[in-house]
Amino acid sequence: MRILIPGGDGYLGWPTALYLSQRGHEIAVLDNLSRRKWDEELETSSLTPIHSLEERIAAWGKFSGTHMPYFLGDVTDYAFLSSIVADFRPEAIIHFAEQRSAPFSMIDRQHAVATQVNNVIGTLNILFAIKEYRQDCHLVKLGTMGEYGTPNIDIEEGFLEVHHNGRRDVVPFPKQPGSFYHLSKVHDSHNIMFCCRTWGIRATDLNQGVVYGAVTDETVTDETLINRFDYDDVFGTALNRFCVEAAIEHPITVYGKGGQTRGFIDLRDTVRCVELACNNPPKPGEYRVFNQFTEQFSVMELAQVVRRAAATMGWDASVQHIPDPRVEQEEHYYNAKHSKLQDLGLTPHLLSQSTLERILGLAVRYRERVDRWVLMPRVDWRVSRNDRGHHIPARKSERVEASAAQNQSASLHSQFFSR
Ligand code: NAD
Ligand code: USQ
Repeated sequence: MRILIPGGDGYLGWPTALYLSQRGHEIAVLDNLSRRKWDEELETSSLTPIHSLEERIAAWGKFSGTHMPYFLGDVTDYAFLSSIVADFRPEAIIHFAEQRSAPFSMIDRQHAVATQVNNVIGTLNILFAIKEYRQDCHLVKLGTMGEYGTPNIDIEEGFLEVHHNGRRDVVPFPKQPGSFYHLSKVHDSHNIMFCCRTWGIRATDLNQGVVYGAVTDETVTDETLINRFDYDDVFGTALNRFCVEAAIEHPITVYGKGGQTRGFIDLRDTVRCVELACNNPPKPGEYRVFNQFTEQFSVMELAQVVRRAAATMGWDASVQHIPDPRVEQEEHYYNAKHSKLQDLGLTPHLLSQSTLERILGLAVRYRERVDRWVLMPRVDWRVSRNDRGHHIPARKSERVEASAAQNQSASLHSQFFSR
């Protein structure tokens, strides 16, 4: 199958491109490298030393004997995007190319606007390019479990059967997202569903949970193919961050009570789920939703499993409850359905001691690259900076100066929450 992968330089897009290429699909990668620039703005970088996209593609070509074209550009640039769709003629587009951090979208007005413009316009452009140049192309779109929020009822897989005043209908499951980022995914979903209904486009919305892990069989074949692994407060996600924290003997940062429960998925299952979606396309005009996660955990449960795994490696990891910088329920009911991908053939990699040891091992291997300054949360949902404010609250350099001026023994925590 000919597959275009916007966002193919990212944490999920890169291993997906390699995995599908290895299985004989004709892959082209598209990326504007914005994620590498956002890292610079946030004064952080991947734990793993990632190579340039050009070097990665060349290394893959050398290893696999496969030519994988790549296009540097922005999906919000319609002239650029549509020319690629017209020339490459993809049978599927796997769309990863979005700003995907909830904290990034909550920094201030500019970051909220940038997130929603990037994500909503990018997805709209892809929908228009499909309509105009490749009507039969299957859009496989990365959504998020966070679209649903944390309702006090079971979460269905996309749709809810409703009986109201003696009548029945099946409607999209109610959305209660928790950040401007998560909201952008809701807007995307509505646009995609509308285009399927109106133009007969076929689309799969993959409402994915939090991904953990760093490697796939393909990314470990050569050092140049190494995948990105975020651990900072803005782009790092819970389990990955906890492993890095344990490996450098930093307290595991549980926000609030830690009862926040989410769906989680191993990176190796992400690439497999995307393959299953591509291999089993919906009918023209069909908009379908898969809940793409394999297990649910509370943040506190995750902290404890990481702590136990670290103990078997001889480290005494501690857990620290810090005030939750987000506005979210810290204890709540959570039961989300997730059977459709397993029905298509997914055999999940459930979170195991060996997986944890692998992530902890990676963290230890690159521990010299860890910057402790980007571990504690810098973005507070309740504090919205005005347009004259800092780009990113408390830049690292400013915090270093503040720290020098203050009593050196002041805890890190008080710096972050004394604003
Ligand atoms: P990432 O930031 O590592 O990768 C995204 C890639 O898209 C980057 O390489 C970036 O440069 C590129 N990009 C962003 N905007 C672009 C644009 N306008 N034009 C071209 N390229 C652009 O993120 P990721 O973790 O790989 O996530 C990929 C997708 O999966 C996102 O849509 C995200 O919302 C979704 N998702 C991720 C997770 C997770 O835990 N990582 C969980 C659920 C859903
Ligand atoms: N959390 C902590 N400590 C930390 C980091 C996070 O307690 O050090 C908590 C958060 O408060 C939250 C939960 O862990 O309750 C998950 O946070 P996260 O940062 O791991 O994930 P999230 O912000 O939800 O976003 C990530 C990806 C996003 C994707 C989403 C899937 O960045 O792209 O959409 O996971 S989901 O969570 O299902 O919405």
